[in-house]
Amino acid sequence: MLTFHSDKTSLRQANTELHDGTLVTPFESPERVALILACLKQAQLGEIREPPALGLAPVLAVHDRGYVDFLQSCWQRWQAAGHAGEAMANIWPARTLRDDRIPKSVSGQLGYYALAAETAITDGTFEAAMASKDVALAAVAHTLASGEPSFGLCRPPGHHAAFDQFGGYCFFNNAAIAAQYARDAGKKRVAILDVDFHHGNGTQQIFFDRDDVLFVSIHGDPAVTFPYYLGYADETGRGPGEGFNVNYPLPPGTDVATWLATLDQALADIQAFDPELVVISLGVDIFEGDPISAFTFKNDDFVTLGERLATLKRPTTFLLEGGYAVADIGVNVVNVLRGFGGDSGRA
Ligand code: OKP
Ligand code: ZN
Repeated sequence: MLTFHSDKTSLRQANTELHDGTLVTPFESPERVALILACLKQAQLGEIREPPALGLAPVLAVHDRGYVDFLQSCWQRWQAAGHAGEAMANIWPARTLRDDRIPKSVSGQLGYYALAAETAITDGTFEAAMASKDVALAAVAHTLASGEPSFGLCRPPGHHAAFDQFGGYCFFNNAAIAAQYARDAGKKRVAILDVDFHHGNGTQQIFFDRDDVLFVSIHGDPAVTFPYYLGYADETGRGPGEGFNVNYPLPPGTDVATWLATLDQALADIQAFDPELVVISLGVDIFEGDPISAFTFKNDDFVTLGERLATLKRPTTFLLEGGYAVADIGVNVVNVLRGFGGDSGRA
């Protein structure tokens, strides 16, 4: 399978993540991509290509202009304001405050445009997010042009990024940008299947009112799991989008047989939609050893996942989302892609 990768995704080198009340080295590290790349090469899974730089137009097709401008200028403004650490939100237009005025200061804007506090904006974050969406765009363009599957080694991930909010390690919603690109290229129906442990709240929000992009997600129950405030089964879409958003929340610790039975339902939803393209938001944080997640996949179960996805027999683009058990991240990704390709060998 053809992979798209850019060294520029490593330009985000954040030092701090707010985790358990302390500042830690972020789980979402550049090492993740390097390890997957090494495994892809070792497994001889196919050619690895650089994406072209496509600029902001495909980003602005799903994200707010003010939000994009904020991401582009945030680090410089934060530094100019004399702040010591990395740029992090610590106040929000929360339920009892106003959200109809955007503050002038970078600190106020951070809270306006952030949906969580753990994710810092740093030197190189915007550039890495640009490279990540270019990887996604090149991957989807390849699938559209050839009908063949492709893998976009996106980093930072995207599925928590909403129309005008970042957080959960995400800045640009790579899957949404890719799906919209396919719509603009003439594909009538695009399905996004999100198998990351965490609910893809951003992708859901971007397409919630629409019937042309189906969003289906299997994830940890938001009652007890990040992102907490979205991802319930009763979120089915709105207006013309009613029926085109499908959430399958599962309890932490869910066994693989139950997860796979849920996948079969998700695949039936997708087949009923008859999509011309399927985008897989591929989070491998469903692995049993993931440090911040709570599903129970073993290495070999990722092969099964790939095999089941292949039964859709649809043009498919895989885009990397989460996965933080770095020692296993390469094997787990390669196993999905191998399973999908029909080679049932385990990495
Ligand atoms: C991003 B993706 C650990 C708690 C969880 C954010 C999780 C973001 C996951 N500090 N905080 O969906 O893999
Ligand atoms: Zn995740």
